[in-house]
Amino acid sequence: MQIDQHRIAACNEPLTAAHQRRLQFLRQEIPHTEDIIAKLIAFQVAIPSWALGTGGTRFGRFPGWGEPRSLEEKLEDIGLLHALNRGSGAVSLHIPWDIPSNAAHIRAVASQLGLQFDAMNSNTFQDQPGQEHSYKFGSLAHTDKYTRQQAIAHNLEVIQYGRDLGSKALTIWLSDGSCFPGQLNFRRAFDNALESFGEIYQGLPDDWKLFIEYKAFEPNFYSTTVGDWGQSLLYTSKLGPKAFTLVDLGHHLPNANIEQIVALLLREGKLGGFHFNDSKYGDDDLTVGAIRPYQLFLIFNELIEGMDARHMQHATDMGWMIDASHNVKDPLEDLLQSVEAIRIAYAQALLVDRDQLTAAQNNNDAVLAQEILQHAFRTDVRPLLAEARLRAGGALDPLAAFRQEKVREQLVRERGKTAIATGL
Ligand code: PSV
Ligand code: MN
Ligand code: MN
Repeated sequence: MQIDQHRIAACNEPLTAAHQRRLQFLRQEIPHTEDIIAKLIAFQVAIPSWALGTGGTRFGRFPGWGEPRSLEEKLEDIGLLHALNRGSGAVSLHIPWDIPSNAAHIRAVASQLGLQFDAMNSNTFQDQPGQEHSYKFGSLAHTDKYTRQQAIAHNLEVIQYGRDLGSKALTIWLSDGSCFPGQLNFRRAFDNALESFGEIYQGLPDDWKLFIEYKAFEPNFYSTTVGDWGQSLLYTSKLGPKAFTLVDLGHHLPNANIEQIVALLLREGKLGGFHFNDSKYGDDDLTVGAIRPYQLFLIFNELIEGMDARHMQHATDMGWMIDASHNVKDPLEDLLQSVEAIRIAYAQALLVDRDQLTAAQNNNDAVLAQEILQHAFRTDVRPLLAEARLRAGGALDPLAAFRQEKVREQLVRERGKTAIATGL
């Protein structure tokens, strides 16, 4: 299904007067609203192809209804999100969960929906049917050369899929590590991973980026071979200028200062991409902004500061991606909430008065510095987001429109109640 422009306009109509009133108020408060709206229109967040169905935990999965049964239907879902919020104009694919067997066709479907292909994701954390060497004890860092070679070949294959689709980046999340002390030699594991990454890097087209994602724990619970940003930075620094660190918000030890990590990676010119989600305990993969919206704002505050200092384009010089899982919510509603939370934090960070903040910092005025940040965080920027959507042809209130237009009900009618998302 696709949402007709007229239907979106019909949903917007009764909301327009109140929206204009709120926007007018903000315009009086904020001098550069037009600049923020323009940045919001350009800012797109990629939806992961694995987040369109119900996730689950190791204890169970409770599927929703009308889930996408193919890659085409996943793109269709993202197209629906994008039509409503005009901020989800990209997809991040996981291979082999979503193999684009007919790349030209998949490209055409995506372009018709206004979607780009963000980073491709390889998968050497599961064994696939017929696979010669098992990844039970690792892949790119495995002690066995042939297993490593198999994992390298897979990544090169993923790059080829990405080339056919017009993607420009490969994300490697390496689950390798150990569950028990003594199980592996840390130095040799690092060397093996580095050598394997190096071979993949050799196969990377000149205009591509390689993102190395780190994670402190899970599925290995004693050590992870790319366990934190320091280890990722070591790899990406040794690999070369096309290699960058990817920050997944759920991949840190409790209470890690992620905003400081972001600032320093940016300073080094080595921050390349994001996986947004939220969590209270571990890699919970909850809706972005559901638990710690202030942390999200502080991260965006550093992103804006650091990107501007390096003259980076907000919209294009970073891979903005969601990596979430939905156990109790409708995945599409959840993703609408996540995209909204990301854009709110982005807009609030754009509000921060940088000159005033720098002055407060130079004067060691901790009170004023906090006031400046929290003033921005406590400003309701939602009218700016709504205006950006409106100008781009989206809905003033995407979630309300999703429900009013009975999108899920229509998908269930088309796909059936028992349709279960392919992939994960
Ligand atoms: C691992 O926890 C991760 O965050 C990686 O990005 C994977 O590719 C993704 O989740 C999906 O399993
Ligand atoms: Mn991730
Ligand atoms: Mn994760």
